[in-house]
Amino acid sequence: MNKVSIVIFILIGMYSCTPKIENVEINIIPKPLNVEKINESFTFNKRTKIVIEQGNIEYEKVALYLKNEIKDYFGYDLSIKSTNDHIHKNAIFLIHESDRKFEKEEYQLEVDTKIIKISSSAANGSFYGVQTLLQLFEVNKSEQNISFSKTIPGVKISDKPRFEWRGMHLDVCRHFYDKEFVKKYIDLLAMHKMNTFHWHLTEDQGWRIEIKKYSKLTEIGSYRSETMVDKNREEFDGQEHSDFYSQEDIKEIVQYASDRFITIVPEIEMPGHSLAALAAYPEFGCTGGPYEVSKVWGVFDDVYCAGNDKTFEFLENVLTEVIELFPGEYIHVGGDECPKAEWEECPKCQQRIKDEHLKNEFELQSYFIKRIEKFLISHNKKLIGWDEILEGGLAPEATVMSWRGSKGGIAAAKMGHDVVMSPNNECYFDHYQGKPEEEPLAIGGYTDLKDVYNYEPIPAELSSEEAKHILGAQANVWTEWIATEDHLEYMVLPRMCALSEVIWQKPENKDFEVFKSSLNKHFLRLENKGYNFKEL
Ligand code: TNX
Repeated sequence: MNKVSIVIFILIGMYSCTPKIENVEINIIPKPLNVEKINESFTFNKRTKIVIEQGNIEYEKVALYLKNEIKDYFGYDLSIKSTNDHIHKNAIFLIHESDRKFEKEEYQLEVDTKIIKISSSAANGSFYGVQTLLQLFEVNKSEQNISFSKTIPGVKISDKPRFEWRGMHLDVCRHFYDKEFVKKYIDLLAMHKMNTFHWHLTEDQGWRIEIKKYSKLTEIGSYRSETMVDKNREEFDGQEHSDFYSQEDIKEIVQYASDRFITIVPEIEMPGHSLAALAAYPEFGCTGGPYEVSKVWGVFDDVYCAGNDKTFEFLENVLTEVIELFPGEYIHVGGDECPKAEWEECPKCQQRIKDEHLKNEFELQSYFIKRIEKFLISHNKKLIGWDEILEGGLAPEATVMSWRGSKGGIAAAKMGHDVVMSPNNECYFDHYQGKPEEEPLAIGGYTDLKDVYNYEPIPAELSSEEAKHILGAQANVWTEWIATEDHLEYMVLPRMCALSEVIWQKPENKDFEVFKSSLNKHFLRLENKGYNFKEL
């Protein structure tokens, strides 16, 4: 073979080994609104730059995130240029468009041979553009290695979310999940373009947030001596369960979430599901106790006393510290599953009913929530609660989280209140996602991937005006039967991927089969980041 033939031979070999870029499939989750492929491609190398406008701190956050992700993919330490100068090639521009009208979270992503442009009018849009870009790198697995292609296809993508509330909840009370895991969970939200993390911080079985004024809340309330491990409440694990987040931990997590354009909605439960707080401060219950942090799951008669002004003083002091820690506009106050048995017997609660001219204990619950709402509003916060807060009369400006199906949400929207949809049949990720005999023990229910994917948050019963009150949807992860990180990820993935498409994509563009086939590549991305998931 002469030299020329050898060169030709090598070139042919190289050409046939590299996948043709026009054949590379684009499978982004959640699927963007419009994707147009162009016959070009961009190749990353260690000299590729990230360019942002000078002095824009918010876009700098996005640039830093992108830089770290690229480092994870390829080990390149890309430089960030903060400049208004023109760079013509090998750069990713995060463009802040102040003239062109992009909607709040909208972005446009253009990839050609020379440059990548992500345009938006706010940094969160830019962040979602980055998430899309990161899913353009073709991912493959050979033997045990997952690798990403440095060449990405030319595209023009324009995209924006359907809903403004795109949430995931996490119960850290039934089982505690530490700071590092909470960050890993937040990373999942970011990857799926969600913007709200509902952090369920207090429960019958544990109080998990440090409150400086009431140190017993965590000294006593975060500790339980053991935990039930079978559904008949006959067996216990004999192990202490106790942990909580310090205020420093909380600040760190709030910042971590904010760097990913995620708002945290903390939940401080009241008037029910509060045994852990009562174990620490029995004087705020109707009977005065003694109470014990619960070792079993369920709904308990011991609740905060609604007739005692000291209870409200206590809760307002707690909320004052919570408000300081969480900059978002919403505080979740629970409101669900509050039995009225003790209020019926309690002289103080009965006196309150008389003094306030209330009809019954349901109106007393409504009085409770309204009083707390007044306090929150006076501190520039909005109250959100589970749909039980409708019973006995909804607080004037409350937002309702509909969990017992969609009924509560529909009623609230018809009354002109904002609503977040989180119906148990479609959005409870503690439910079984497959045949119970083939799955780990779960609370019950059945919500498989398709049930989540096909969920439509806007109920047919609402007019288009009323439908404007549906802010979005969220899935809840209650952890009675979920005790480990691996198990938790398994319950969440890939149902959360399906939810992300529900809240991002238009219903007419959804296609379960296309989504499922995109999941194969998506699983490699999740595996690369160390997540566990249920395979298809
Ligand atoms: C109901 S959803 C509850 C939780 C449980 C969950 C189990 C809601 C507002 N309350 O306390 O953990 O069911 O699925």
